[in-house]
Amino acid sequence: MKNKLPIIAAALLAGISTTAFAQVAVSEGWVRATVAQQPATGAFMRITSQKDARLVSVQSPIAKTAELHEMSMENNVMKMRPVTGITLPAGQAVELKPGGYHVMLIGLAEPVSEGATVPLTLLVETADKKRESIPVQLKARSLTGATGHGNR
Ligand SMILES: [Cu+2]
Repeated sequence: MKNKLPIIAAALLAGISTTAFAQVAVSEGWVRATVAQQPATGAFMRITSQKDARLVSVQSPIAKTAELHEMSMENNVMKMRPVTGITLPAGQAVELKPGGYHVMLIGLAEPVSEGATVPLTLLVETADKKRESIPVQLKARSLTGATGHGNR
């Protein structure tokens, strides 16, 4: 009986390593395509974490910096402000979308043309302070595709 334990442990470890990225699922991601000289743009997606976690930062090779922003109405004016993280409650889809939370890509190396693939790395921290990098590839869409119709 005793010698069965290591086998079970090994199986568990193997299971964990193959499903590491499955703990956080990202879907419906897109980046707003830009026009020439536009210095920044937004990235949007739906994130579902299996555990309580926080999206703490984002990086992209196409931008000097990437910030997490929140948009909200203040005195009838749409305001955008940086946030230190976005809470990802266990099993609950969190939407990053125009008018709400989004990733701001600032200092673009070149314009983001429609149809281009933009790589992002999301850094997620779980409640037990474990950090996980999640690479995602997002398609660039033009402003006219920003309403959420079609293309999903
Ligand atoms: Cu913003």
